[in-house]
Amino acid sequence: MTKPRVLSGVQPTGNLHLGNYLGAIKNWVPMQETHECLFMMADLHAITVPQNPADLTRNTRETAAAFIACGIDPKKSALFPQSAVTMHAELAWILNCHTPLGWLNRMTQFKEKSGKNKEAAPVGLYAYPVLMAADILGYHATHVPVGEDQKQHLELARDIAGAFNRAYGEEFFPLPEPLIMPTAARIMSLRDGSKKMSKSDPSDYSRITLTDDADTIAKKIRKATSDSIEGVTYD
Ligand code: ATP
Ligand code: LTN
Repeated sequence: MTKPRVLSGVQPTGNLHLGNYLGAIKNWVPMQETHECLFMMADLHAITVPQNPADLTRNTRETAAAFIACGIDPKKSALFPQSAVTMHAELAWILNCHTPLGWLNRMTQFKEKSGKNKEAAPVGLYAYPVLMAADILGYHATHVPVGEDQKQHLELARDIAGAFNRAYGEEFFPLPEPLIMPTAARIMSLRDGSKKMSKSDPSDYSRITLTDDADTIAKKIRKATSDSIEGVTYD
């Protein structure tokens, strides 16, 4: 019997943090034994916000190094930059032509990332979830391990797959299942408990990065916002 196929990715935008590790990468490691795995540095997704080309190249290599350091074995899994496989951009265009605008208008990540001036946001930021659907559907992946913030994008990928299959009267794309670990689905920011920990937060004190040393981590935890006046207690 063939193994079920997993695909997931992280944008190479630097500052890999505990949320990326616990919410995503850590869960990929055991799947290498039970699934056929593809893991990518999502550089085409990264350019939906402005990037310095030299930084993007460095961050793509560093993200690959972090995957390997976290236990992704390139002998067991395909590990690649998204832009190295032209299928992603090509299929994204075809899927764009099968995706109603109304479905994209509901995406909360676009609303958050585009800020106040939506008219000035690039089309790529708007179409981001369609590219993500292409990443998954292009390989006929059946399982997608991600953090909770990506759940809505996964639902859209399922809807696009269904619409495409219905349009051509064929079960061509399998409907992908999200795999979201309940224990670390959403690690919160150390500065604002209502926001998720994120690579793009301007404050380095909002996150614990995978390369922080013990002293830096201790300092960040001491400065973290908490609901108690006299230090942090277990609740
Ligand atoms: P950015 O701030 O640039 O959008 P990010 O920190 O959200 O970046 P991504 O590259 O978008 O990171 O996400 C990579 C993976 O990490 C995804 O599966 C995502 O769901 C997961 N993830 C990101 N932040 C968290 C978090 N705070 N808690 C749990 N999982 C997370
Ligand atoms: N959008 C994702 C990264 C990503 C991804 C994917 C995750 C790009 N393509 C395909 C799973 C499957 C994010 O975490 N921001």
